[in-house]
Amino acid sequence: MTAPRPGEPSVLPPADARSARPVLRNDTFLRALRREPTDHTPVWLMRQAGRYLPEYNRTRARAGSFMTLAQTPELATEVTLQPLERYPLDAAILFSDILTVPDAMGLGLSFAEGEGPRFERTVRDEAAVASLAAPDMAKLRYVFDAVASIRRALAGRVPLIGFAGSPFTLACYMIEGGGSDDFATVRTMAAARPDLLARIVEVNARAVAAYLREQILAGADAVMIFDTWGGMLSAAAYRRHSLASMRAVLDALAADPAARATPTIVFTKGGGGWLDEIAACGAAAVGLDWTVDLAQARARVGARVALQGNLDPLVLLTDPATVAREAAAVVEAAGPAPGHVFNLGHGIVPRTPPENVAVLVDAVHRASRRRR
Ligand code: 1CP
Repeated sequence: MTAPRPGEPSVLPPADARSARPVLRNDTFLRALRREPTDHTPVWLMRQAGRYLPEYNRTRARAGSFMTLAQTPELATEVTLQPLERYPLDAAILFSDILTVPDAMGLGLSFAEGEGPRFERTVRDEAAVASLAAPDMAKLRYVFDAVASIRRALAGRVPLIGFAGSPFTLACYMIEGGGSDDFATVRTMAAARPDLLARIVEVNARAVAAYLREQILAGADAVMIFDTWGGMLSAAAYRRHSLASMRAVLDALAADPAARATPTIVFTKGGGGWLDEIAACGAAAVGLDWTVDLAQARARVGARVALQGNLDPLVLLTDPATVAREAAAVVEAAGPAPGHVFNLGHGIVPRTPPENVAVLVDAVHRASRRRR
């Protein structure tokens, strides 16, 4: 079986056998994505469940490896909820990783202790590209089971965000075989063999659309596409390989009756210069990194999309007074128009003091309530 196309049967049990969607007690995040007025600015943080939390490190040690943590729905549920026990965050995000999809394509993913991800096999020559196929969604069943389990555990507290890597960002890891300082193999392929890169990205786009659809069917209230590496491309290569494939994913979801009502967020790190084009790609919201002037971004996109961001994550390494002041400045820059979701401009770094995250969430809630 190849990836189900939108409209095709799900790998999950029939909808009437799944738990009903509970009524949300806090839907501020979803309202902001729809650009409806809210009484405070909703806040969640990229990598909010992660190594800066001692309880995460304990659960990870118990699991033995990152992959076991991600592949065991009870453990994934436990770590997803950990930051919500500490802070009044307005959304939960599925604990998983973007690299589950290439792993399901048979590339052999592992995470070495203290190092980044590694694939046993790369996809860079004609033969490897020719044999690449979107995975059977049944191989990713553990992810959809985690979504359903987290939904049950949340019991309507806050919405749950599902996610995937962008087709291009997944291609970066598949081509290099892991992380990289400069993704030189990818960038030279973009110039010399754009046809090969396009083929990988096209397969990924089908996989990502099917993957997000299954997460929505399992109970995700919103879905986000992480395009961590699109910003390192030339403008032309970005349009061709990254933006167009994210649009294809969003188009597939929009054409699917089961998925079209679920709001979508796209985040291209380093994509500030292409904001107008990104805002027109069909997503409900655009994530911004910290280099972007949020007030100017709002002026440029008007009321077309919600904006998510964009505090520099390293501000969390300072002191409480600085964190509170810088958070209030982001709320101020977002302006009075509805449609702002507070976040960092990229993930929380592991050496972040957990106390500063408490200060941050409180400062966003207070500063935004004062502004209403
Ligand atoms: O050892 C550990 O415990 C692993 C650290 C870790 C964590 C906590 C990895 C390895 N992945 C995750 C979880 C994760 N990854 C989430 C969970 C939800 C959350 O709380 O936000 C999400 C959304 C991701 C997404 C992800 N993984 C991205 C896109 C977002 C981003 O940060 O740019 C990327 C690029 C990855 C790949 C990845 N996974 C892990 C690492 C260390 C990396 C980066 C590798 C690199 O390029 O150097």
